[in-house]
Amino acid sequence: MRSLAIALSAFMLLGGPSAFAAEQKADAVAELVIKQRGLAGKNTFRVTEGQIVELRWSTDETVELHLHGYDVLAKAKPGAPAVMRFKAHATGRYPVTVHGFGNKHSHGGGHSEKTMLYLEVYPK
Ligand SMILES: [Cu+2]
Repeated sequence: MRSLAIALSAFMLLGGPSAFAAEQKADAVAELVIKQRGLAGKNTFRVTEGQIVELRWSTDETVELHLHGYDVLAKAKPGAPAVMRFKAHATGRYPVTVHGFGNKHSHGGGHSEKTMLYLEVYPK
C-alpha cells in the first residue's frame, strides 16, 4: 500500500497541472470515420457553447484536417487517429475540411479542399 501511494504521488508530480487538465472529460465527443474520401455517417455535429468538444478522426488514408473559424489543424493516418480538442467558445457553423488526401497539401489551391463535417455551436 505504501509503495502504491509513493508511486501515485510521483505520477502526480511528473504529470503536473497541465497533464491533469488534459484528462478533463470532454462534454461532447464525435467519433468520425473517413472512408474513400468521404465521411461515413452524418455530416453535422451539434454542440452547445462552452462545451469541451472532441472530434476524433479515423481515416483510411493520410489526411490533413482543418476546422475553420476555430483554426484547429490535425493530421490523421490509418491506424493513427487525430483528435481535435477545444472549447466551443464561439457560436456558429464551422466547416471541417480536408486539405489534401495522401501526401498532397493544398490550402488555398482549392482543388482538393473538401468539406467533411459541419460543427454547429448553439448558444447556451
Ligand atoms: Cu482549411
